[in-house]
Amino acid sequence: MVSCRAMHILTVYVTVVFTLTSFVRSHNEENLYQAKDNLPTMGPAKSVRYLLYDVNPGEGFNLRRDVYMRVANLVKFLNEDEPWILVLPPWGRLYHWQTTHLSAQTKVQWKYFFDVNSLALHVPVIEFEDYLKAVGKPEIDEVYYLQRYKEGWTKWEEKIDIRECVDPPRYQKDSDGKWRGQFFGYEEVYAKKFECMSSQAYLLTFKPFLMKNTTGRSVFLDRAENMIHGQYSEWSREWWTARRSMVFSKHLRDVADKFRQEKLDSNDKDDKTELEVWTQMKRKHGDAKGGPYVAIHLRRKDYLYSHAKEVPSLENAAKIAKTFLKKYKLKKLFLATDANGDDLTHFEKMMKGYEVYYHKVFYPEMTEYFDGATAIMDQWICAHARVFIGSHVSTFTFRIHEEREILGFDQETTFNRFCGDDEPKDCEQPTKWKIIY
Ligand SMILES: Nc1nc2c(ncn2[C@@H]2O[C@H](COP(=O)(O)OP(=O)(O)O)[C@@H](O)[C@H]2O)c(=O)[nH]1
Ligand SMILES: [Mg+2]
Repeated sequence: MVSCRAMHILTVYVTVVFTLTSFVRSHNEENLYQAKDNLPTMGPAKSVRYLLYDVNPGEGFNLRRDVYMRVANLVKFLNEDEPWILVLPPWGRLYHWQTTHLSAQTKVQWKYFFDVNSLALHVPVIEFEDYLKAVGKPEIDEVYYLQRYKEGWTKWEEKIDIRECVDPPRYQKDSDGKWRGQFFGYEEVYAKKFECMSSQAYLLTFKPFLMKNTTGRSVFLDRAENMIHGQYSEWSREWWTARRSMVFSKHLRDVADKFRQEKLDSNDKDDKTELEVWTQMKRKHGDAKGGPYVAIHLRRKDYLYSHAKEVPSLENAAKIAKTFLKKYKLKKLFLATDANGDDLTHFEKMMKGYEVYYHKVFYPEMTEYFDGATAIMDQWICAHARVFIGSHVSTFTFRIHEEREILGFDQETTFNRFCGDDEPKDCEQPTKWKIIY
């Protein structure tokens, strides 16, 4: 005899699997390079739970991508024992996204930036909109706001504790007893329970807490950047697996690929950078050749102040770029930057004798996209260059390094950075993180 509760659980499970599968399927059709029979399964027929998260509002796009890897791996480890689905936090209003004519840069779904089916080949994921549909009301059961320990810490030890909020939290209880907060700008969304949680812990430490100390069907971890990779950092297979699943969305890759072909004589066949489903893709260093251009990421804006010592003047950046162009016997330079228009013109003047390309001027169509999308296209084009020079400790640059590791470039062509004017000419170069399968 099947009990009423078991029936309910089964129904919920079947509904979720169906929603998830049809959702993933519709994306498969848009993203034809994906294997259609490689859909995620949900494991045993237990009632599925949802993990939601958000990040400190001040953090940029590329650190957020790193936080995604932590949460995705937490969900992966949870799924070894219970079925959990990761709810993708909508994108919006990032500090750097200042393009004024694009006021619609809120509640942006992940499918706009990433190939959601590729993410789903790592862990079960759904968009926030689909989560709302699946649960049928704008409700989240439990919110935990990760914070530091009030007393600070003297020695490293792993711990998490429910504590009083150290700073005034961005959540308030309304007269109905519902917790109101940011929730990605969805004003109707509320939480039933809210707690501040002091944490000094690796991502894996949250697993027993989520399984034993919470009962909510949906649990939201805010300020998830406080969760640390621990043993699942850059040197681990787990980190790289999560990273490899973060394939950019096809519609953005297509625009960038068109730019590569039309302006930079670059295409996957000649460059030896053809994509496969990430789970089947395994390249060796040196397999990729790259297009006939040098790409640079020249970070300006806030880095001019926060990393003044390591940011080169435009004069020096041009000088270094020319050294690479000569060494690799190339004529074309692709410039990815957040510099302003005057700087761009100035830089171009100094590059006389070479062809300088950047998306804003040479591909006006690209400016129709969100700032996050143009950033991705810039990263994609940098990832396919014969050789790349990046900016010191920029996560924008780091994500390009990783993309090139995935594509199989010789590390000599990837892990280069500009030195600041007062640094030695052979300043310390970026750590060569090696991809692990
Ligand atoms: N299109 C474009 N945007 C950039 C570039 N460099 C920085 N940005 C913008 O500035 C943001 C930088 O913030 P973040 O992603 O946190 O990287 P980080 O601050 O360099 O570590 C990016 O997300 C972009 O919106 C670039 O080369 N091209
Ligand atoms: Mg940043």
